[in-house]
Order: sequence, then C-alpha cells, then structure tokens
Amino acid sequence: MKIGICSALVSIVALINPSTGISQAPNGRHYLSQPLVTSIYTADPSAHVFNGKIYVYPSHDVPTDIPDDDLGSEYAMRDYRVLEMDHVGSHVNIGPVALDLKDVPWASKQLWAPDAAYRNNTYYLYFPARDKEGVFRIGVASSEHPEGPFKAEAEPIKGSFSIDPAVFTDADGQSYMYFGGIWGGQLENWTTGQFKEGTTTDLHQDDKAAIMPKVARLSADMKHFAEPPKDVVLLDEQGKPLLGGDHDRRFFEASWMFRRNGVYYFTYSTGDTHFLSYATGTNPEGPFQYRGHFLLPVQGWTTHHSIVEADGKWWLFYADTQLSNKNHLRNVKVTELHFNADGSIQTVDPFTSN
Ligand code: FUB
Repeated sequence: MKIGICSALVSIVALINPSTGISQAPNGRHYLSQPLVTSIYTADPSAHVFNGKIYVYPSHDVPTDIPDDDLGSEYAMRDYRVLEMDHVGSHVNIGPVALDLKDVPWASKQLWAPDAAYRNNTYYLYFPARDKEGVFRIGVASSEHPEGPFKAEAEPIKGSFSIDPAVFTDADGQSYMYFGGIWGGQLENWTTGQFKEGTTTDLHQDDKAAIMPKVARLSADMKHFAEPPKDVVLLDEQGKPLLGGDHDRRFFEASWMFRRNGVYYFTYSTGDTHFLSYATGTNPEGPFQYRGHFLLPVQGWTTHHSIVEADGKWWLFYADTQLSNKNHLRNVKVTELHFNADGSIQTVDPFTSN
C-alpha cells in the first residue's frame, strides 16, 4: 500500500460534476460497472460461492482525518461486513458487523483485505491487522454462518506476517494461503525471516529478483500453517524471476488463486503501476509464469480483486473510487471475465467510451 506521491504512474482521479457532486469518469469515458453497494464504502472484494449464493468479503473503508502517507495509514478500517447476493445482478444485501477490531485480542488497528473459506462445517475469515507492536500479522476467525458473526482466535496465525491473505482449496481438499504486500504491507521487512524495520525494499534492488508473495499449506483445522511460508516464484518468459525494477509486472500485493481447466492462476496487483496481473502454473505452490495484465488501472490508487466462477461464468470483483474520488474510500464492483482458447485472460478496461 502506498499513495504514490513519488510513484512512476499517477493514479486516475475523476472529474466531479459541479451541479451534482457525483464522480464522472475522466476523459469523457464511462465506468464499465457500477458500485455493488452505495451506503457503505467497500474494497478488496474476496468473492466465494457458498450454498448457491455469492458472498463477498470486502474491506470496510471508513472516513478518517489521517492524511495519506506511504504506509497507507489512512486505511484505518475497524470492522468487516459481508455482502451477499443470489447471483450477479440481483439485490446485494449488506450483512451486520461480522467482526469488529475490538473483538480481536491481538490486533491494534487496520483491518485490511480479508478472505474466507469453508471447511469442517465452519466458515473461516482470514484477515490482516497490525498487532500491538504495529507489525502486520494474519488472523483467523470462525463462524457457523457465511455472513458471521465470526469469533477471532486469541493470537494471530503462528508464523504469519504481512497482509492480504487469500485462501484457495484445491480439488484434493488441501487448502493454501497466499499472502504478502510490499511497502505499507511490510513484506520487505521479513527478508531475513525476522521483522526488521527499515529493510531495503525492491525499489533499491532493481536488477535483483523481486520480493515474491508467500504461500503456505494450511492445517486441517484451517487455523495454522502446516509448513513454513515459502516464495510464490513468479518467472518471466525466459524462466527467470521477475526483477525488482520491473514495476509493470512484479508482485506488490493482493494475491488471489483459482484453478481453471487444470491450470493454476496466481493473480495479483502491481501496486504503484496499478495493474492486476496474472501468472500460471501446474502446481498450486508454483512456480508461475507471468502471462499479462487482465485489469487496466482503475480510478484510485489501489487495485485489488477476486475471481470466481458462478452460474457458469467467470466474474472479476474489483474496486475503484467512483463514489468518493478519495483513495481510501472505495467501492466494490463486478464484471464478467473472459478467457481465450489458450487460457489467457482477456484484458478488462474499467472504462468504456460509450
Ligand atoms: O485495503 C487496504 C489495502 O489496500 C489492502 O490490504 C491492499 O491490498 C490495498 O487494496
């Protein structure tokens, strides 16, 4: 997370119609999709099909006076609420508070991008937050219901760090957690295996391998890592790791995983260049070969997503800042995702010309 005051590409901001105060897409274009809900701000949508319905687990953005900074301090979220719909296009119900910061014993602030999973007749909510020392950890909470309320474990997942957990369960029943985020997400502080303040980031290692996202198999109770986290290795077309200086392609944050036609798709945000990108492989723990961008920059600094199959179609849930034109007050959206015959993903432009 970073606001990009110094970033290579400036994020897209909207024009405001002076008579209505409503955002208009820049350059005379139009938004591809409209916000799923407008009464609360939502971001980082992790969508799942449970019991034939679509549940979206987003961050719940809130207004704050904290100024934008390079650590994303203005993303001061304090609770989660779950969205639920019968199918894409139907009414979206906003659930009650599913988990509140005050009920997470180990956390101090910043409930960032969550995900959810179902196993053992239980729904699990995975979430990052800063602990009492200000270090991002990943917690788990459980519920009998997909919309919560969720009860948090007393401690974060042992061995967890950084942000943006995404949990994928393979056809054999094994679940994996993908996670990590550089800059405000602190991933670069963990290169020695211990948290080290001020560690050099990939910004200073442009000709070396980029800092990679992490993956760990989950235990059967879904509350522990069954192995130490390891790198999700992202390779270029020559089979070499993507480089730190390759900001158009290297991992920044917002991991997601899905499987289609036996191919594993690892998808993520490039952060300061504002793309959603993907890489494919034959093993859920990688390595993955870089394939391209599938979402062009949205309005706002962050870009984060999930991809899910529902009713025979593939859907991309994403977010922009249409409702507020403020980086930290986002709104989730959905659009259909299309694949080519070779499995490549057709690039989505979040704006249209008509
Ligand atoms: O919503 C807070 C953070 O912004 C998320 O954890 C990142 O992925 C980015 O979307």
